[in-house]
Amino acid sequence: MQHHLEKYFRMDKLPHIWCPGCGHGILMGAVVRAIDNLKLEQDKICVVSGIGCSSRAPGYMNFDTLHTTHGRALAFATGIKLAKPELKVIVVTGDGDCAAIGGNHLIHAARRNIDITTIVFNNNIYGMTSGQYSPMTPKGAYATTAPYGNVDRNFDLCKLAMAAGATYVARGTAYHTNQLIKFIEDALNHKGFSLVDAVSICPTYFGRKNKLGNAINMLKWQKDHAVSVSVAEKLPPEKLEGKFLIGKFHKSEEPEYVEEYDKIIKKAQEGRK
Ligand SMILES: Cc1ncc(C[n+]2csc(CCOP(=O)(O)OP(=O)(O)O)c2C)c(N)n1
Ligand code: SF4
Repeated sequence: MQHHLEKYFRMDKLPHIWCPGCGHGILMGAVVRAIDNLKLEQDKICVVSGIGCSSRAPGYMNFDTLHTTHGRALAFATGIKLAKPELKVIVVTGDGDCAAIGGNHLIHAARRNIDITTIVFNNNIYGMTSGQYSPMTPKGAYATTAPYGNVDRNFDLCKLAMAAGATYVARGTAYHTNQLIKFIEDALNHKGFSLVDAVSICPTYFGRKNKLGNAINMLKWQKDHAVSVSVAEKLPPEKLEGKFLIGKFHKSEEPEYVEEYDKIIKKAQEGRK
């Protein structure tokens, strides 16, 4: 680890519990590098997670952190942001945590456009509980609970977030780390609900079940199958078969929830006078 980044980690909590080759460490590194590049004040940041391998990240990160209940990170984060609007609130969550049990919280946080940055460590599977399929497991892929192939269609998490009202949405991968750091920086700079779908790798469950090889092969798979949204626009549909899009998908300015809520508080207080 680069020496200047050590201050962002609870060094006494390392080594981490992630499997060798897990992509979550790369993604945690990207979050920290984005924070460092933006020179954000360390004690003005609160990192909140749910439960899962992904959600272990705040335990290693040297900020005010909250490891909450499965799927409820955004509910806790909403409370924190309302109570302490001066904080930069970052949610680190897994695809199961965010899109399955926490799916309802996700759509409503996006709808409210509350100023929270959500980074989804998306490894296409429930890693921590040994590889059950999640809403991000592609149709036909194998999982512990889909030994003959997953019959459910998977969400496009970015489209879901955009449709629900998120005002900054991007997707990056563990392989394209520098680009991912940039997206996280943009998301942190954005006022409103921002979501970065950070595609991870879980060699232990998703990789093994789907015969994708070791961690290096899985990262190479990301390199070969990710297509930038600007390139994709110029390609015929058949060239995009089996590929997935990365890039900045959406950015807009909308009233931010905490500010709108403050106006209501003021109105109510004036009404009482
Ligand atoms: C209410 C509740 N239901 C189920 C669980 C069990 N559980 C813990 S982590 C997890 C899945 C985590 O998957 P994901 O969010 O995709 O993160 P990953 O481990 O893959 O990083 C589940 C189902 C729990 N802790 N609490
Ligand atoms: S089970 Fe998968 S997601 Fe969890 S630590 Fe291991 S490789 Fe990472």
